Amino acid sequence: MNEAGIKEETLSAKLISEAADLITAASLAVVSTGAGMSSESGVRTFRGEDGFWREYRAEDLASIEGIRRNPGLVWEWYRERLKACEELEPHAGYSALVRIQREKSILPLITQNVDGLHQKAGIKDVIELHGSLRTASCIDGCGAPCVRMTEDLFEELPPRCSCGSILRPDVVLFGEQLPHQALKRAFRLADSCDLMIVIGTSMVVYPASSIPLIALRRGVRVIEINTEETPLSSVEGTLNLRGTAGRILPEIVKVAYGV
Ligand code: BV8
Repeated sequence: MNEAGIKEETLSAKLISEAADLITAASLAVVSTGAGMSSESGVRTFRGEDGFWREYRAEDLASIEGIRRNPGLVWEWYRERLKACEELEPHAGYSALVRIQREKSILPLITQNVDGLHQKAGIKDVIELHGSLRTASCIDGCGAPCVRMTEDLFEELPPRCSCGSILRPDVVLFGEQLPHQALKRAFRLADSCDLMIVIGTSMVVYPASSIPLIALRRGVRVIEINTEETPLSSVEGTLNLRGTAGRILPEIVKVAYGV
């Protein structure tokens, strides 16, 4: 019970139903996800209890300087993440998004994640703001074609380009520009959507963190699904669903579209 004497589950049933109404009524709903979307599939987040950044500073791993300074450590880290992404399956929250995509025919999804789980689940329109773990390129930009990130690439650490330089994963590292087309489309979607569903991001990394705020500033409702409070939670217009993506998304879809 909370101070108003309302049983928590009634409160959350009310919120779930409000979220379901917003989703069914929206003409252009856009989803924006962070590492929390993948955590119930077994991918560690960056800032959570067992987060990657718990052991190292972000800039020490996901940056060009970090790779040059400690290529073995950084490639060990990427190998761990690639292995996880290949072996892990998308959880029920992803299937719920696929159901919304089917009902609404379009559901653009902006992600900071590089694990490819959205596509693996069958989500079609994925905008990868921070690249992906699919390929790697020469850290010195020698012009050799990028190589696919498969297990055999890791026989020798760090993996090397045909020119002899070390490779870097084709993700957006700290201090690097985001892919122009992806960012432009993400801003355009924030400018044109009439609902944004923000799932599992701490809203720390810029410019990805500015995208939900653009929608909110236009008076668009934002549904936030997160296990914790974030800078988005207290902004007027945000509907806070406190809990895990894997539990909340299927509950919303059940109310919105039946089982
Ligand atoms: C750029 C790819 C410009 C690599 C990543 C000072 C102030 C402000 C900004 C800056 C600053 N100094 C530098 C900057 C800019 C910098 C930045 O924002 N730094 C931060 C640290 C302050 N940004 C950049 O450098 C970007 N580039 O700005 O370029 C520029 C201009 C001119 C010239 C050159 C450049 C590039 C940023 C991209 C970095 N790459 N990833 C890789 O993945 O290996 S960032 C990486 O970390 C992710 O992609 C993601 O963006 C971020 C992690 O954030 P989240 O996804 O939110 O994950 P997190 O763990 O933090 O949170 C998880 C959330 O989920 C939590 O809220 C948790 O409660 C919740 N959760 C957990 N479980 C669940 C859940 N929710 C629901 N269900 C659950 N089960």
